[in-house]
Amino acid sequence: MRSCVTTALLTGVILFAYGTVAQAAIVWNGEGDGVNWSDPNNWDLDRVPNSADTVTLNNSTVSVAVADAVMDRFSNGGTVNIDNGGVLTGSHGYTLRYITKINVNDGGLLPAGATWAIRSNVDVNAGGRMTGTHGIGTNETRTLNVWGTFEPRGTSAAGAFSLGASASPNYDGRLYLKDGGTVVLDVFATASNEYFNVSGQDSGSVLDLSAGSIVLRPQAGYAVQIGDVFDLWEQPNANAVMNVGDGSNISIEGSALTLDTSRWVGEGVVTVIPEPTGLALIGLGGLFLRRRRR
Ligand SMILES: [Ca+2]
Ligand SMILES: [Ca+2]
Repeated sequence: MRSCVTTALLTGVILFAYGTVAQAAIVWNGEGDGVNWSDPNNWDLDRVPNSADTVTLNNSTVSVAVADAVMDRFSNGGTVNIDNGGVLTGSHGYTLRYITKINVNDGGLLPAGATWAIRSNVDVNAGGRMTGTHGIGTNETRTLNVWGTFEPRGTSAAGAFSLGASASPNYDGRLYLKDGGTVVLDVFATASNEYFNVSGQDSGSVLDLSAGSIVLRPQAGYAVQIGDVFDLWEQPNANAVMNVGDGSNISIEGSALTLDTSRWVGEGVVTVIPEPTGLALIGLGGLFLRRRRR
């Protein structure tokens, strides 16, 4: 009897210990309204996920329409729609993994960690916003479509957002900036900026910047000067599909200065030049001087 009690106590201690170290798991059963993350009755534990929970959706489609949706990470597929007013905050570097599709819709926000990789397919739709992540296609082939706003990495340091895996031909990263979409790249000083690094080994990776807008956002008190230079993409993968456009969609946030894009198509380099009206006046002045000399 005594040993039975001891065994039972020990088992309880072991279960308790495992319970505290193992990931908590919470499973969508849709037994509430069948739609909303915020309905406790949609979850097997009859509560909404907390920041320590591994969330299993299986193949369900779930709407996040509250600003306080949290979790640790996903497990086992499904679709998440981050809808108007919705913010989904994960705690783990795998937050964007093990989910089939994430749609950041109009009025939705996906604040991802600066060092996380995009490991599911993501659409940032018109009016939606996604921040963070340092790459896509590093461990599997994935696609990011941007009709809304995408602000890669954090806001505190220059560095690359990578597309594709330099170590494997099997993994490709694809980023398509679409009509109406915006990519924001932070700039910190001349030659110090966020940029795209198209790695990978074959023709599967894609950097398409031909539509939408690319906004350079000065950070940390940096004031952009005429003559400053930014290299906004590197292409170590010669086989990658590069559709970078003509550079006419690049601008500097909060500045009247503009950009010389003559090195954009070949190198990804843009150089800060005076504002267009200034150029126009200089041009007119030159024309006037030439005429007077006749
Ligand atoms: Ca950034
Ligand atoms: Ca370059």
